[in-house]
Amino acid sequence: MKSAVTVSLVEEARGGPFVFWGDAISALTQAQAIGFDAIEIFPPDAETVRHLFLAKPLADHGMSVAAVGTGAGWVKHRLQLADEDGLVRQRAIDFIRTIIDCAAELGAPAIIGSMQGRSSLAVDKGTARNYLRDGLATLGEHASQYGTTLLYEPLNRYETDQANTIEQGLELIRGIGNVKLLADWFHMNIEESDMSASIIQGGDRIGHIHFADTNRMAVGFGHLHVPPIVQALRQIGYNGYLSAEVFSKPDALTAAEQTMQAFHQALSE
Ligand code: LER
Ligand code: MN
Repeated sequence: MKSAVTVSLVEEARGGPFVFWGDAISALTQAQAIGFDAIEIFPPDAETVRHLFLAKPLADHGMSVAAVGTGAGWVKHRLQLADEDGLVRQRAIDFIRTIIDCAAELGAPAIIGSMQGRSSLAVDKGTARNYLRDGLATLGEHASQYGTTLLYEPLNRYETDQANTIEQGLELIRGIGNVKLLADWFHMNIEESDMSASIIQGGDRIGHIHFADTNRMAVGFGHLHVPPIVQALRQIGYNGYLSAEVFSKPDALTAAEQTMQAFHQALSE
């Protein structure tokens, strides 16, 4: 398994669960100094990502990009895949497509989290789910031309009613090619009855981990019992990233260093 840490470049997302903020190159440099394999980027748009890494290619840093988030489509533009308006759904798909394109240039998958949307007065649950499945099918297919997967993230009940658990996520992506699940330990702690069992159930459809403690702080700063979860990841042969999507608390450096310590401890058990 490999280590990663998040950086948000989206001002509107301030206060959200990201370790580094505002300056991707500075985040990259600090992450590398601490020993991370990669950074995960939450960008405002695809152009920002391109601009950043054209100027100073990642290879110069000896670092990778673990994944690229699409949440700015929701946070900045209020675009989501289950919107009642077909035009908005199309714009959501177009936005995510641009992120898939730029992520692929860095060899990274794109994440669909908050852009999945939810049901509303105008869109019942079944319809919302069908809209989302249509979007995932189109976008998974789009990513396949680059050999990257698309990551779909079940979120806790306060953020979506599409899929809250790994089991519901598996059901939602069933029959859709080139889409894997992102298992976020913060959401899992709220929704799963047994996190390890859910990971085993997810098996080879688990493509990425958001490595967070119960309170969404760095692993070790909450009360999650980590060893059985890592054991479950070993059992399914998971060799992807444990990526710290946690609050910058008490500050970015402390959160990143604690994450690295927890990563080493997790892998040594
Ligand atoms: C949101 O709670 C989350 O976990 C993000 O990864 C979704 O974009
Ligand atoms: Mn997450």
